[in-house]
Amino acid sequence: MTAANWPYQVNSVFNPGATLLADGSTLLLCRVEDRRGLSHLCAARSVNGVDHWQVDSRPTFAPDPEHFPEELWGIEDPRITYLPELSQYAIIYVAYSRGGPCVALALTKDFHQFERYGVIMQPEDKDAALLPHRIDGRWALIHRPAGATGSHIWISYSSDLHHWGGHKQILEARLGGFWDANKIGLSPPLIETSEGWLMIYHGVRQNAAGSIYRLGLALFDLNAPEQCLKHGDEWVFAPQEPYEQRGDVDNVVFPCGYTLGADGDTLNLYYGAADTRIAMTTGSVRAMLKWLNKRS
Ligand code: BMA
Repeated sequence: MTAANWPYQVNSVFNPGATLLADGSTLLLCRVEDRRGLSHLCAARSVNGVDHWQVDSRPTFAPDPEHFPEELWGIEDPRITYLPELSQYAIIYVAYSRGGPCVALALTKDFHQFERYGVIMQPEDKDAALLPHRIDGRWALIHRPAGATGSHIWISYSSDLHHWGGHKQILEARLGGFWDANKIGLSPPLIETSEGWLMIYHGVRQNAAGSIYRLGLALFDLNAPEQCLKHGDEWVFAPQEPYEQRGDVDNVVFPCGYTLGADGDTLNLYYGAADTRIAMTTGSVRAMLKWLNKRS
């Protein structure tokens, strides 16, 4: 999808969260940047998750800076996790505040009405998603605080989704010449597999021409998700097609959501391409686990 698919005038559509709805259709919650440069979220629905997208005629979830001043400069990059315990979808999104980006939470049953919990991680923090169920009685949030000497991936825990603690760094950006040196972040929510929580993360390589956003894999213990079991050295997905290499921000592939097929293996991964448009790629969870077993 591109801005041309939108029923109202926008600059760009990218970085969508994704989920399957109860009827088996796919919902994308897309980041939509308007022509002021500020983002809101808009839902697009498709029966097969590939084409014939029905886009809401107005913003589905818009910033509300009057009641939530942290949303002053828009809301971005949603990650959706269905929480069976609450029978609700959790949307973790970036609220772009005057103090920088921070992590915010809203719950919804239907993607029409939303209950905001407000900011749950103060600036600078982003690239966050909830695990779908409690671990040892506590909800777990993966997120990426910005550090002065590098940006790494962390986990935090909460018993009520409001108050967070038990903060631990779980994946450190590498150094030097690596494709993921200095700055990494969670991409879509973790994928629960029999071997552990599979993480697709982005690594940012800064070079003289700008930066390149590519994807890598890591695996975490199912019962203790702060424990990294495997971490692949090489990237697995990178900007390659013209629509990924050229746009408002060149050389970016940035997934915020996936859906899992009925076979429990085929992943539809939805991503922003060059901060301009929405693309999809498929993958196999089994193949990713196999790759990690060989390469880490
Ligand atoms: C990251 C996020 C994403 C964006 C990417 C590339 O820091 O802000 O929203 O897609 O940069 O510009």
